[in-house]
Amino acid sequence: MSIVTKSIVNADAEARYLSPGELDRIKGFVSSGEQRLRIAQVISDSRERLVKQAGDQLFQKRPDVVSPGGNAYGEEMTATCLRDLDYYLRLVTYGIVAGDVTPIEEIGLVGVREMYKSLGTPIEGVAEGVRALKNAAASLLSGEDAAEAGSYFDYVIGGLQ
Ligand SMILES: CCC1=C(C)/C(=C/C2=NC(=C\c3[nH]c(/C=C4\NC(=O)[C@H](C)[C@H]4CC)c(C)c3CCC(=O)O)/C(CCC(=O)O)=C2C)NC1=O
Repeated sequence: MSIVTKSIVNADAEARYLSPGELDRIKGFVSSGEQRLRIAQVISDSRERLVKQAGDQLFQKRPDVVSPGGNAYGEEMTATCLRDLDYYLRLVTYGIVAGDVTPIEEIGLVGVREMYKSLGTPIEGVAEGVRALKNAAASLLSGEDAAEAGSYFDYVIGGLQ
């Protein structure tokens, strides 16, 4: 839910007008809107390249995951690993557009530790991959836009610890 919808739901539950604080937060959301949409567009347009770059960087740092016995060993498993990176990149764009990490949390982080444990996937490897995505995305963005996007990547990385 965006801050707009959330504020309206909260205010209406108490049959009141939006408070000055709520209007202020909505103002911040609206005035950062152009920047957030621009960032989401750059990332969406470059998703294939970003995922490939991040995968290359991850497998260079963690050759064990794509070596025999590694969780992402073999063409199919490597593709599934890259798909997971693409999932997290997509969720980051949701967060950026919403100006809110809730979609990232709900779609991609609830129960994730248990899930990767049961799959035998090293979660710190996934976190490393998302860090590589963050760096790859930053290289396409201005400093200010990279900082804005970075906080959403950091949220994912933090959730994968
Ligand atoms: C949008 C929310 C969402 C997420 C996050 C998600 C993750 C997810 N990753 C999976 C598998 C997997 N995930 C990986 C990923 C990796 N292995 C490594 O060693 C690397 C460190 C890493 C890549 C960075 C691999 C290799 C599998 C397949 C494991 C297996 O089948 O044994 C699976 C099991 C089912 C499947 O294969 O599709 C799920 C559900 N699914 C979702 O719907």
